[in-house]
Amino acid sequence: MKEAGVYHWQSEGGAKKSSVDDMVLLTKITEAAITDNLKKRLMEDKIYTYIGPVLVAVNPFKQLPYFGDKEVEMYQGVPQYEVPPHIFSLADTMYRNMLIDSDSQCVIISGESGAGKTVSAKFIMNYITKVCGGGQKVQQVKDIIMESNPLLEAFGNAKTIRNNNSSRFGKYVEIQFSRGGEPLGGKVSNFLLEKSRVHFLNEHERSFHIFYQICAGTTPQQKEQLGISSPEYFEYLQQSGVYKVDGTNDAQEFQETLKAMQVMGMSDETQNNMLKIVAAILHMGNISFYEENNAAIISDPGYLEFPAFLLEIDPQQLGHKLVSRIFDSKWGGKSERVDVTLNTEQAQFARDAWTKGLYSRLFDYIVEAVNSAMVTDANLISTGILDIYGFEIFGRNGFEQFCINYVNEKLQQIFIELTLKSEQEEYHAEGIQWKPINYFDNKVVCELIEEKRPPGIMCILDDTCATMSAKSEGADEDFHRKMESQVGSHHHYQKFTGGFIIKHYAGNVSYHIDSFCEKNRDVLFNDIIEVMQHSQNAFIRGLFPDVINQASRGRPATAGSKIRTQANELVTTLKKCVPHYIRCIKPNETKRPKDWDEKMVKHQVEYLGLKENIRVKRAGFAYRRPFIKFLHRYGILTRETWPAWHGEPTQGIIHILSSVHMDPSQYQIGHTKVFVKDPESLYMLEECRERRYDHYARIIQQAFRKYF
Ligand code: AD9
Ligand code: MG
Repeated sequence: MKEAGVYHWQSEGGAKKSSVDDMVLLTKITEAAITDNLKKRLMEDKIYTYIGPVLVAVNPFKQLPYFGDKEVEMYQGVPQYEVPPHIFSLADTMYRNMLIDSDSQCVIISGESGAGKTVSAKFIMNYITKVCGGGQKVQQVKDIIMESNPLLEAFGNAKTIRNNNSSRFGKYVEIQFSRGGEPLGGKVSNFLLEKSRVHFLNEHERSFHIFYQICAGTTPQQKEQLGISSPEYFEYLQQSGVYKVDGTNDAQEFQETLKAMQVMGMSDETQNNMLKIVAAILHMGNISFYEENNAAIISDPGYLEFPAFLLEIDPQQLGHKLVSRIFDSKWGGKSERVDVTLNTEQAQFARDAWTKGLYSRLFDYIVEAVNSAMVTDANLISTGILDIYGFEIFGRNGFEQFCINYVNEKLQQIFIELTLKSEQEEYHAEGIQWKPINYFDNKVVCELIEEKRPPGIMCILDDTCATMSAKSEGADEDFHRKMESQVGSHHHYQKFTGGFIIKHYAGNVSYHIDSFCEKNRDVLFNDIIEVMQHSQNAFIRGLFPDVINQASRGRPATAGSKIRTQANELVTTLKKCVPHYIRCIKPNETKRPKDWDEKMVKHQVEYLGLKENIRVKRAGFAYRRPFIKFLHRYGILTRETWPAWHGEPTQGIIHILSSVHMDPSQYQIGHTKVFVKDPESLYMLEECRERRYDHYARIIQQAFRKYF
């Protein structure tokens, strides 16, 4: 076995110990030492480093040569410490643990925007699909899992200032296996798509990739059919003026998107319908208004024709519903429907709500299609891969960043609970001698956002939306005022004119209050739904199954409450699995290889709690087992404990450990479990056990030969 932690990729003449593979081995545990270790490693193209079982991954911003079939081979079934740190090793551990223990596993990938989460998730899927069983049906499941990536990315990723391929939705992909380890199915759960990107772009950013892909990759015939020309022609894309992304070929990626659709089993007709919707959205964005006597008028009704043609709806209906809306009013006990004209601002709002609604329903359809392509009803074990949008701070942050950062806050909470808190709680419960390690528990920030009693920010927001029309003047200001009176004194909250600051685990973020209520309410007006339900196209009608019924008009769930429910369901799902962690680190904002921004990395090391993680791991115990299980496994090591130990369990355990000369500083005996400090001591026990087995096997063989 190799010495733990000092394996080098290229053993340059005996390998100088320039950096450590596992930061538990650092001589000094300071943020500076951790940052320095990561830097040294990145400069040698080593992007992976461990903290015990946690994998830290630094984004190299360049392709590295160690992700091929050779490495897949090299990491299969090999213990973590015998090979250089690698994401394949973590994937392998997950897969094997699942098979050995029949327990579902999950990997939680966290880190800020552009840190490498999505790339890591793909490496894991790639590794697992390569090493698990074969067969035609199985191959189909593998293809669907792998091809779901380009498809979901085309519709759910976009260029932001922080990442050229930024995930604008979160996803949890479960691969379901038979007990024998063959993938039989899978499931994708998605979280809140940032749909406002359809109609609003920040400077230097793009909309979802698919919009540029259809402009660049469609055939001349398709272009004519969809009325597609260059992206500059479309107002929705033109507003940021960015059309190209370095290193991305939209035309080529469009072909991949089409291929992925095919793998999902989408027919040519379905694919065509999907493209028609994407094109119709762009065309609708070109409809503009002017105002006369407080009423919006469509600037050029000619612009209604093409989107109506693509959506197979009546252009006049489309025009009518953009500038007016039916309100239900009650007068003297009688209910009446009144057609009210909208002003230009409201008309633009209706147009954008329409395109946003269409796009998000199309996105949900795609996720559903991926799921039905690989659905299985067998009750199976699984490995889950969580890849969400990373923590982000922009120049101007709105409701979307608030939701994204809230989900990140929840994930940090799981990490803290499962790696720092529960570990220390167990030592305490077992009466193990232990010097507690302080860390920042972000539970307070989660509570500030999601608590019901006393109400946190999301409750206050829902409350505001319930009591007044979100689009009505002053709704956001009312929300602002309510927050001040209800959470104004919270340590992690601070008000400023026009917004508020939350002190998140990863930094302070200023949120602008503007549109919070409207985005939280997230309703698609019934009139619009009705128009879509009258489309001549069955696929489009299918995206609007809503039942519009006066009697059943309850209050629809708000965007905030949906993400809160999803986040808490996710936490419950993750807690049922054996967790693994990848902490991604972004070394710079320039996206250039080997560019090291010391301050930026140190900040991430700090807020990810890597120092505390190392301290807990180092002072802690790598291995723990209930007394009986330990005796059962290692009883074979001594005559007195084999085949059974009849005395006091702790005496038996001490007897075994002293028989292998384990240093007493290496273990502690708790109330119900024995704790062994480092993995090396554990390997030593395992080796002794194997030798014993071999020894007995030889004796039995000899006896066998002698008598038969
Ligand atoms: V976001 O929260 O979705 O905005 P991610 O997902 O954390 O973000 P992503 O995985 O998309 O970041 O990585 C950003 C870019 O960094 C990729 O497009 C690659 O160009 C680059 N990257 C990340 N990891 C690697 C890697 N292991 N090898 C090479 C990488 N390039
Ligand atoms: Mg991503």
